[in-house]
Amino acid sequence: MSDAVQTPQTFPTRIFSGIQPSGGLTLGNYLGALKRFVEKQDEGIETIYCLVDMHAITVWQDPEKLRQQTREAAAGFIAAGIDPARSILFNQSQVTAHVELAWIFNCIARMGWMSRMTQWKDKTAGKDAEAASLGLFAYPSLMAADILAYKATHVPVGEDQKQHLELCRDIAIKFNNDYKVNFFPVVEPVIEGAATRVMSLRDGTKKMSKSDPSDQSRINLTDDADTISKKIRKAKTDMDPLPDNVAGLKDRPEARNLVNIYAALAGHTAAQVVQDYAGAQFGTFKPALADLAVAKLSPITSEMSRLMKDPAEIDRIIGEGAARADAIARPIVDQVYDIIGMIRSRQV
Ligand code: AQP
Repeated sequence: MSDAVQTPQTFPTRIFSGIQPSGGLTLGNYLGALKRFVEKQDEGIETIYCLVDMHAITVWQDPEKLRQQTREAAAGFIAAGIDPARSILFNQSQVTAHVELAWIFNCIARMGWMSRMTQWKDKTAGKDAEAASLGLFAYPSLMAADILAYKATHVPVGEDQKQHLELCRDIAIKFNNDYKVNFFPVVEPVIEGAATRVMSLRDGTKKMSKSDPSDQSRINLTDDADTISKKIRKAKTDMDPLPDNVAGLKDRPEARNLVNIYAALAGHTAAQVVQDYAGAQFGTFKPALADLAVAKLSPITSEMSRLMKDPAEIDRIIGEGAARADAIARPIVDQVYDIIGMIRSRQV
């Protein structure tokens, strides 16, 4: 057993999460992830948040757009309440520990584990899977590395990432077992709130996604008040009035989605929302939801556009975050090299 082994080991609470700058941030990213990132920071927990640009390139990204989207995502985090002095905020490619550990995890994880991932299946459905990038297949291994390079214990995510976090747990357990160490924590997903799965405004059975070809399917954090209102008013719904209890939303995916969005934005439960709007038609509910969405999102949108006027300052903030992230991850990954038997004799 290596000198690096610390057994038994307890792991201090540390939160890590990330968002891909593969497009503009959506209401789904905000309610499922970002809003809760801020809450965790404000609870005083150590929080590390990453713009996962290496994940973004698992599908084609135009280089100039990727740079722009990464800055925009950083601006979105700060505008939503992430304080770079209290949280570590950075882009993944500036901390090489992530990809180094990901390669090691590629050798721990099994092909069968990866091929069972529903995100892999969804993203290749109806397409030629043979033509998908190897990076897209190995995506969950890099995600495990993102988390475990910091020995993070808790990961706030939307519902769609639950399976990837189970795989992260499997990788940590297999690594610990293979090398007879208690080195990596077995992470806990944190999936909380009224909108852990925000659905498309055009199809209540599909996740709201930044890469959906239809802009009408999502609310972008860069949308102005008028656009937000129009998208909500045009959102697909059924003809029935709202029920007076949540059970009445069963088999009404679009109605349930709008109620959940209202609840998450207002900080209420879905049950409270249906009680307040029992019997209301969408002609009444949608304008109320639009007003609420504009009231909650407009301050973020305007702060984002103010921050985007100074890209050099954004680059400075994420560069500083990357240096702080590296100071945590580097020694952890160096210990991993030691555990797995790599010689590290180069003088720096
Ligand atoms: N619709 C959603 N509802 C709730 N949470 C969501 N998240 C994403 N969409 C929703 C959460 O946001 C975090 C970051 O996600 P991501 O950008 O890394 O990847 P994703 O889940 O694949 O998001 P998109 O928007 O669908 O991106 P593309 O289109 O590029 O694949 C995660 O915590 C996720 O759960």
